[in-house]
Amino acid sequence: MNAENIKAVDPEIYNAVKCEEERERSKLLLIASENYASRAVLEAQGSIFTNKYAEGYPSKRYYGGCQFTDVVENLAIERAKKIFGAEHVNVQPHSGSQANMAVYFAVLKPGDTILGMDLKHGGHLTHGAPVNFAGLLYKTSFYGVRRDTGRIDMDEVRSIALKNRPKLIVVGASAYSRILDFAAFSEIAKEVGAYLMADVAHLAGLIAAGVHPSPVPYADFVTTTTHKTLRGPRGGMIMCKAQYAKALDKAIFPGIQGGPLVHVVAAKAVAFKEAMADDFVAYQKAVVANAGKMASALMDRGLNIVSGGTDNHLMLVDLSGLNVTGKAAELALDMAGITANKNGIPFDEQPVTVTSGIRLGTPCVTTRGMGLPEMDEIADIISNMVRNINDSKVSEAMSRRVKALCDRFPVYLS
Ligand code: DSN
Repeated sequence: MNAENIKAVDPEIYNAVKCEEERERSKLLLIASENYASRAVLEAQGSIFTNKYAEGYPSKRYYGGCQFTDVVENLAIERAKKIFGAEHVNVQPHSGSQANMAVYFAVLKPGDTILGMDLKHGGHLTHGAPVNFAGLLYKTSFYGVRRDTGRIDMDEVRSIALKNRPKLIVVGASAYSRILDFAAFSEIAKEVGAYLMADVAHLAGLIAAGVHPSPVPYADFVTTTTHKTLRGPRGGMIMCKAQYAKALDKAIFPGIQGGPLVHVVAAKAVAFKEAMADDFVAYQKAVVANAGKMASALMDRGLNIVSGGTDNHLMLVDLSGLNVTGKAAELALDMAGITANKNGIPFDEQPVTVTSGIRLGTPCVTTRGMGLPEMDEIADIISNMVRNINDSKVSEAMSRRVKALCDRFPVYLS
């Protein structure tokens, strides 16, 4: 892509940009939380709006010259409302973490109790991990998955909620491959008098396309990032019931953020427009079908998938039976040209820096146009790599197969 001005001003950064471009072209990206944003999204994100300060909200700004910023932000809001059927939308969060922080700040006081999914079972840092602001500011309680099924047990969630009486329940995950039952979470939240926040950062694209149930009818707040399955720019967004609109907007600005990143809001608007097109539904269906195929192809080759499969865009491979760590598998896959991340599996006995699993996702390879036969091929390559750690002959053969796939399914052609 054109980066001639960077080249002239800063050859070192130019070189890094070009190397990253080549990496994203020549590797198979299986990180479940990543995607390839379109050129239109990249252009909007690199647009002139990067220069603009716009603290406040449309028609209520603290700076002059916001007439075109208002066009951008209003379009982003209206498109998101339409896609998700939300009553109120805030498109200003710089990230998913800040989206979650704003919801907590809108309705909780420090010391209140939250109930979220345990990070070690697939939750997220901001759902209450002790090292995160959520764990530092709030009392935390956690639910996880059952050891025998690898799935969330709603009876267990209910009894934990009844015992801990949280003021807010979080449903959402970073490494859970099964359908989230938002209606059941909502019943529990009502029973214990808690707010319900759904963090659908991973699932937003699937939900937009109707491929995963939506939490919008059930949750008081729905937070998301815009760069994962939704395939937009790196950033966050919050949807909520109209009654919380004022408190939520205040929590984002002036509560935890200053000026919005207007160029990123513009790119969010472009991504939402893309998400309203017919081919977006076909894409999300293909993401899920590809994940299902990859999981079954890995299981056919004797690998263990947590919960025995996937309903969404990702899966967790449990390598403990092979005596291979997640860390070793991540390195081995990288040698073959596959980028994935080591990931703790539920009840993992390895430290978080080592782990017993890898998380695989299909959004990127599906954006490249790959389908079911390619998922079978990728599963075969992965199986060969994790069974032959440190065998250079195998990794050379596998990297040739990865290269052939990448050549057949190019990204960002010029
Ligand atoms: N870091 C993201 C992920 O990879 O799932 C979550 O924020």
